[in-house]
Amino acid sequence: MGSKKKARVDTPTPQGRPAKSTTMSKYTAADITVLEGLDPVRKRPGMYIGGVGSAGLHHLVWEIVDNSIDEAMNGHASDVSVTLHKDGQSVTVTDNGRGIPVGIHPKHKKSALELIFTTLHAGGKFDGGNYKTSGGLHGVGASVVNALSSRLVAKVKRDGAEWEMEFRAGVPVGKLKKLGPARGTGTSIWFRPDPTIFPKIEFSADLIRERLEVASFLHRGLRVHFIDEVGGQKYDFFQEGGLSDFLARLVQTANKKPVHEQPFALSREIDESRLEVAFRWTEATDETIRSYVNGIPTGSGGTHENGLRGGLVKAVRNYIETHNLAPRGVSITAEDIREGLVGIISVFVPDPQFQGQTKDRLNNPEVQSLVDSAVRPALEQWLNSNRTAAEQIVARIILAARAREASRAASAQITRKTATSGRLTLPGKLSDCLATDRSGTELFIVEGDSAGGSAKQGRDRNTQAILPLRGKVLNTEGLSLAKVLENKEIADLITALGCGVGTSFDISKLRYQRVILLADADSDGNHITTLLLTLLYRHLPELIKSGRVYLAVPPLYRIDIGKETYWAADDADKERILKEKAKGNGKADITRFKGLGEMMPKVLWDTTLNPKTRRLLRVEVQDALETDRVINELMGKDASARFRFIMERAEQAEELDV
Ligand code: 0RA
Repeated sequence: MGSKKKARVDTPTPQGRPAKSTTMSKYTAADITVLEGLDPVRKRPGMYIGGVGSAGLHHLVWEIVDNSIDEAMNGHASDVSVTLHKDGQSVTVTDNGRGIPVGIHPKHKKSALELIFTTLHAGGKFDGGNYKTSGGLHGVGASVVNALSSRLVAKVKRDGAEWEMEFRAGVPVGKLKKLGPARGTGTSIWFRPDPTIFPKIEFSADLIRERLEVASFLHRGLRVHFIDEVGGQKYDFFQEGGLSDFLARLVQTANKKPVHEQPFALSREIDESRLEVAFRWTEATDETIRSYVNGIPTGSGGTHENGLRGGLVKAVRNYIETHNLAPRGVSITAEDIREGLVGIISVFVPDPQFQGQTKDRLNNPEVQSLVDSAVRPALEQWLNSNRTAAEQIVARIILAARAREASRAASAQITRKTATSGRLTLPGKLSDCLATDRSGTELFIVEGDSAGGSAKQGRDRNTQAILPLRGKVLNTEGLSLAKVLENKEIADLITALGCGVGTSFDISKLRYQRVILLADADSDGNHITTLLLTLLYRHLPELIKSGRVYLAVPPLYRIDIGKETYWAADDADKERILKEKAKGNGKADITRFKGLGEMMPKVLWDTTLNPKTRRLLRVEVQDALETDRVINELMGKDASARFRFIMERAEQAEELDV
């Protein structure tokens, strides 16, 4: 299963990931005599684990877990167990592998275990190149974790005995101790991150559980256990089906309807690399691909994903052409072919190069051709021997092509209208702002005519435009763009935005700097906001991704105490104000607003519109897959759940004063 690579020396990248070694020429496995202390790690932890926030903190766990997984992937261990201890601040990782060697290194006169935990860049130089890893890569993180732990205890069972060694801030406390005779073999590492390095030490059981479960999918046959002492839960992860099981799970949780029965799956070992792919077409209108390199998630994709897309599109195209399946007059694009696709790709490669701001995009060009040339013939063959599935998939693709052409016709119509030379044909009910320069301008999308009226009177007409929406906004989830544009309210909204939609979308044509959704602070208002966000997320996603979309926060209460007036956005806010301001200042007079419509224009300005005093929430998508799943799930059926969704969304949104 593992690669046949020799032991190697790896330099962690700033993200703590092994990158192509730059030290190989300086050190060889035999002559690492220069011991590097762990000081550099404690001085610049970010260089080794990316940072000292939550991600860096969890990185410690991943490093230790990866070592145990490597031991299992090389066939020496069957089980890896992780315990999050009751205090939420310490973790134990145990495996039933060979046990870290405890013999004394002839040159250093120290045990191999001590060297592994105290030497930077030490990875498997103690066994004549015996230390292979799943990707030929990991196993150097132990010293980094040790350096960043206020205390670490390593226990090893091997050679008929149990051994123990303790460290503080990376420095050994005493010698390697023989505890007594013991059966079996294995390694157990307990550590507590150093509070002088990590400002907040709070492990997330959810994060650990998810990572471990994914590991069990990526490493077929591996048994992973998670004991969450904080939440009092135990989990055992074991996936015989590997990626195919993972795919089934993804399709199900995203609530997507599969187009064909059996997923396509492929597993290959090519030279020193390993490749596993599984995908399936669904009726969803988007594409979802999860990718991993050496067990590490690559959220920004890269060459492995590109290879998958390329090979897949070529295979399908070739199938359609050789069987002459494309209807006359319909041209099929790569996007049509990939519409509704849900897929996973996992590669194990010897020298992964990561790039991008978050170092989560694979950059090795050879991986692209490797994946492409493995997927293409395998998929073509699969299509040819699974005729029913092939027919269903091709029908799905032709549907996508037709829908796209219909949408283009509809959006071109809107764009034409928008682009009319000279003055634009703006919707009649839009109260536009006067400014000719876009910077600082805002479009408020307001629920209802009466609220629209107050907003129109209360606004700064130089920079603020108001577009009132009548009645309920159309639920656009699952609708084609052509259908969406048949709706007059939405067509007007897109015309007012000026940036077009679908293939003719162009953010540089957006007529305002910000787009602000303004709805009542009640469940009806939340519903409308959710419907609008669904529209924007599905059909104008760039608007959200570029950070242009905001939620206004109108007050729910007016609180008069003596001569002062305060505004509260919600009940918690109200309680806080009463507690802080009412003391000794007489009786508080509380008014609950029924809706924006009954608010005086001046009040609306003071509380909600005035950039100097208002609050705005910027809408952000933190996890595209999760957002996709939530929208799909909620906008389809359960209406009451939408309220919850939007409230959670608002809480996650970053609060801004703009
Ligand atoms: C170096 C050499 C050998 C095993 C290991 C390291 C090893 C490391 C870790 C880290 C977590 N669990 C581990 N299990 C094993 C091979 C020693 C031999 O030849 O027996």
